[in-house]
Amino acid sequence: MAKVFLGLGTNLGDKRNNLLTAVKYIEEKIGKVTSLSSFYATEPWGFESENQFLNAAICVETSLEPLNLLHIIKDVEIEMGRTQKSVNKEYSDRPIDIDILLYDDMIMETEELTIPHPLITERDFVMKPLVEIASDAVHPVLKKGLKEVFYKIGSKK
Ligand code: PH2
Ligand code: MG
Ligand code: MG
Repeated sequence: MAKVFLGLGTNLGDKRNNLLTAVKYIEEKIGKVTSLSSFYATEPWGFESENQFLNAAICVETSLEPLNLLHIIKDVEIEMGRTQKSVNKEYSDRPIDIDILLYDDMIMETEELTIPHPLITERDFVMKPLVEIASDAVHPVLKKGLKEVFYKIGSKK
């Protein structure tokens, strides 16, 4: 079983319910959810929107390989009403976004998927919930504890 950390984000509709629904789908289709962070209200990062986000992180134990996992995540996003990912690389409002943050201590870089998620350390909305549930995890590329990365580099917003 792989231990995987996923980042969840939503800024449309009933956001709390969207996060809980995503967790339910993840339990059904991906594996046992062993931790769920608090829900964090955050300002849109990297684009302009009047819709605040609700972000969270979870840990899930799964037997799915990374690319299979990614495809199932995409199915869940679509089932939950996600219509477009990004247009011209611009971010947009969405009912749910599920990102693979860490997959054991795997490092992979393909056109379809990069693990660890390349923007983890740039984003407080990812790091805050992640550090809450993965305080002992080590970033496999930086080879440093996540807590250390978060608190030493400091808040990037
Ligand atoms: N996701 C993005 C871009 N910007 N901002 C916040 N606050 N939360 C997100 O989940 C988020 C974002 C791209 O997926
Ligand atoms: Mg994302
Ligand atoms: Mg995504």
